[in-house]
Amino acid sequence: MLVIVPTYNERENLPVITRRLREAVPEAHLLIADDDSPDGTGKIADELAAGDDHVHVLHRPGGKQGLGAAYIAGFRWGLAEGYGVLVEMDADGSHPPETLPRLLDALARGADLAIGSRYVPGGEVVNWPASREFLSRGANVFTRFMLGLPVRDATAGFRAYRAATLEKVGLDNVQSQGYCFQVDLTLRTVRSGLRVREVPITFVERAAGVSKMSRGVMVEAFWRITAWGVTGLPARLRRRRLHRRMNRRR
Ligand SMILES: Nc1nc2c(ncn2[C@@H]2O[C@H](COP(=O)(O)OP(=O)(O)OP(=O)(O)O)[C@@H](O)[C@H]2O)c(=O)[nH]1
Ligand SMILES: [Mg+2]
Repeated sequence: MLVIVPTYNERENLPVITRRLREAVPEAHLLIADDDSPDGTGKIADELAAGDDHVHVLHRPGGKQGLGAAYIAGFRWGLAEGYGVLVEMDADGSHPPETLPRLLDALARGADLAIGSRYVPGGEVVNWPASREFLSRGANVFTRFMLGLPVRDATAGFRAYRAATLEKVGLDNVQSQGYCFQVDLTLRTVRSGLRVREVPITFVERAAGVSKMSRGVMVEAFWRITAWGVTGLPARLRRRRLHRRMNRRR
């Protein structure tokens, strides 16, 4: 199993999250995907990797290219190395590695994608200002409305994929850069007929460093999700009509 942690200016958080993951799930390998962070996170990553054969670093030159691009590069690295499970996790401590076994358990029980969800019963958000939670919940309501996904937390970034899931959905034409990358892959997984399970998690606001959430990231999400909703609408209406007809016959 490979846990991919994208980093951009996370020098304070990276050693902490690495230690927590290594303690919580000792068999997991860690891949740090760093976009040439100006604060020297890449050098810290190298130091962590030098002292631990379970820690690997992917240096991505060219500066900040977005979370989506970092994950795609990490997935490709992991698939080429032959890992059977690929996990996404933030560096800032928002995704508790101590709950990773629950995601892995969901895969073991047959899920193709397990999502650590804030918005299913038992899930929660700690230390977020009301405005930030409103934004996140709003994004999910909008996503459900536009795409009709059977998922409560489609923007969640703590998730475990089977390698076979990523191979089936394909990564070649993923263009999403910001957090709509998460929605993009959820949509591809559902449209491929694969099984998604949500597992409740407690999401904790970052204690150090700064958020990379920006207006640009939000605008990208809005447009992409709208476009996916519009192009997927005919198929959605067809499915709905079919369901109605079947229900009438019953
Ligand atoms: N490699 C890489 N990592 C990134 C990039 N943008 C964000 N990240 C990392 O992705 C993870 C999530 O980013 P955050 O800034 O915490 O974004 P967020 O969790 O959506 O927002 P907050 O809730 O405000 O923390 C962190 O580990 C970041 O360092 C990027 O462009 N490249
Ligand atoms: Mg965060």
